[in-house]
Amino acid sequence: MPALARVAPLVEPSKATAAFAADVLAGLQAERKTLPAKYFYDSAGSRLFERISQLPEYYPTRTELGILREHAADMAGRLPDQAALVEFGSGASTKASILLGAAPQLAAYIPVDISSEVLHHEADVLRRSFPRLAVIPVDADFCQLFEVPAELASLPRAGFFPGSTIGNFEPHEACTFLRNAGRILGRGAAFIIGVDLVKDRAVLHAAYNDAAGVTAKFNLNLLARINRELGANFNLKCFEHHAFFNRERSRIEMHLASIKRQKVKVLGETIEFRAGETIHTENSYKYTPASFSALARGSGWSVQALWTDANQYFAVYFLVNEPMSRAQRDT
Ligand code: AVJ
Repeated sequence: MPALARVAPLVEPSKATAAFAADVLAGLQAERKTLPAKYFYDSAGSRLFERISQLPEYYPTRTELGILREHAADMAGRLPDQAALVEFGSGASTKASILLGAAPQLAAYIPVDISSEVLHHEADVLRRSFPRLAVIPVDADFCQLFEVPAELASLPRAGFFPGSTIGNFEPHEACTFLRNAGRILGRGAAFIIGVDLVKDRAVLHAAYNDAAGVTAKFNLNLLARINRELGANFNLKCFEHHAFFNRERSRIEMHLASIKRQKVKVLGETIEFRAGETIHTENSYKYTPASFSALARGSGWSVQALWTDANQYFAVYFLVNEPMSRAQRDT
């Protein structure tokens, strides 16, 4: 390699920033403007989500925690001895701790996440709480195929995917994710997954339009992040948080609506907005037990058990990886 080629440019944008820039431009230059929901979670966004999860109107986090606490022993009793629990997109491992506390037969916990600082810090915390458990974080995008650490490759595996994050995927993406998880976890593996339920429109609406305006701040932070990291000039006062339940598609949609006709500069490009035009920033799909079971079945998993709360606001599913028999496939 010629020596010159190895000299880094003065300002070398990281790979992550380059991907963010490309996704933002593509989304804002599309006919219907969109931005990927995964970019909500910079450090300001993660703190805002933490606040959302404590809001009185935002039932998912507290309801799922209640279900996990109440049924941890039942869930744990279905997991094999000496298994490795693989958590997809772990973040803070509060929910995993509940399960791990009830499942002393597990040999290892493998949190998989891209934000490696939090990942390694949380791993240390868990090692102190569970000294006999091997805690081996994997730095990876959990939507891609990743390798289970070699020293754990011989253990049976179980998956854990709480938080209804699967609701942020389009149904076909959720199917691809579940199929990938099946390949990573192996035949016969278990998968414990938290999914938000379809419910009364007013309850859903309030959860994404909280009175304190934290969800609006969370949504607008995406524009603030684009300003900070990509040098854009969005005026946050000129965009409004919109969230509503789209019953036909069984999803909450979040948008940022331009309150007037305006132009914004992003990475040297001019983005024009009509008055009222929106950027679609998130879908949060809601499933019934029947619609989620069908999705799971079509992705190589069958529902062995499910737990819900007294209001039936949220469901935790215990799936088993078993490819359909020919008879099932043909009907
Ligand atoms: C983290 C995906 C569960 O869809 O409810 C919260 C994100 N968006 N308020 C959800 C979110 C707006 C949240 N999940």
